[in-house]
Amino acid sequence: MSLQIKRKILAEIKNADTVIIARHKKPDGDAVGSTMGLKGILELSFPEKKIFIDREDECDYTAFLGDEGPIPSDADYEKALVIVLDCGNVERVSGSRVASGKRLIKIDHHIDMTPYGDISWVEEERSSVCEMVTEFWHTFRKELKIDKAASSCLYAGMVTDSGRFKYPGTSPQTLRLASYLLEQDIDMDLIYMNLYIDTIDVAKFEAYLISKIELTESGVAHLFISRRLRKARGLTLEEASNTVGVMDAIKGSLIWIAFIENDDGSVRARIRSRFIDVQKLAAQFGGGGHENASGATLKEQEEVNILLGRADELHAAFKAENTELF
Ligand SMILES: [Mn+2]
Repeated sequence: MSLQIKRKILAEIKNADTVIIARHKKPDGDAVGSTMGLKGILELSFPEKKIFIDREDECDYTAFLGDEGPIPSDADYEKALVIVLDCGNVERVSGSRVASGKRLIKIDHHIDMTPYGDISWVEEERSSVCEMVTEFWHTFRKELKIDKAASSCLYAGMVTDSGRFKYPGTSPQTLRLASYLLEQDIDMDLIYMNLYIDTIDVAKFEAYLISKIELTESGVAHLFISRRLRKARGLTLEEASNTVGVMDAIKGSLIWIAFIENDDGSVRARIRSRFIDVQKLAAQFGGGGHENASGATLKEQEEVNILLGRADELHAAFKAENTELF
């Protein structure tokens, strides 16, 4: 099934003189890694084609992967094949022109709530889109080339989206595909150093946050990071958001949530879990994501308490039914 789709995608690529690749707004390691990795593969394999990454924003911690190249012009779009990676819905694409190309392809691993594109390759159980792009290359490895730079991008995205091969989406195939990238002689030290080293300010801020973690009655760990606190510590929204990880190893807490106040007063909830599906919880607040990693933007403070209350109920019910885990 997926081989057929992959064949169709390769045929579309071969047919196009210009390929424009795009991804979701506020891109993460998977979004940047997959777009840059695919760009690298296509440039190496089809040197006569023009390959672009369209985008309206970038990601700080993946800057070490290199330059993303020029933004395509409107004229470039006219005959372009557009491939959107790691983005569930068109509204979330970083780049407002993606629908103006000649053909549109979606490659994604988010729940397919709003299908789009002339061809859609969506596999929700995949740990990352980088994994899918790697598989695409490997399937057609007699025709498609890869190098160390493209492999590094794909590996970086695989590592970040799978929580260093820890999240449930990690499959035997994930590790097989990662091994093919390692064969390209990538520099793991360099990748891990850039992805997982914090500034001293962030490290101290995390220590402070750990001292502020609160638990609901059933043990849902949570933190609230106000605008004021974020600014006082000189943190970007991205840095503040990443602190959700400080709560990921607390005994008895199977759900943990960081609430980060945005500049406009709305609140971003980053919800993480073990065993418990929090995607539906996020969807109740207009958000989404994956079973164990979801998010939602809350318009007012009151919604913070409502979300926490529902998370607590979910958590309490799971614990009552699964006493053997504790
Ligand atoms: Mn992803």
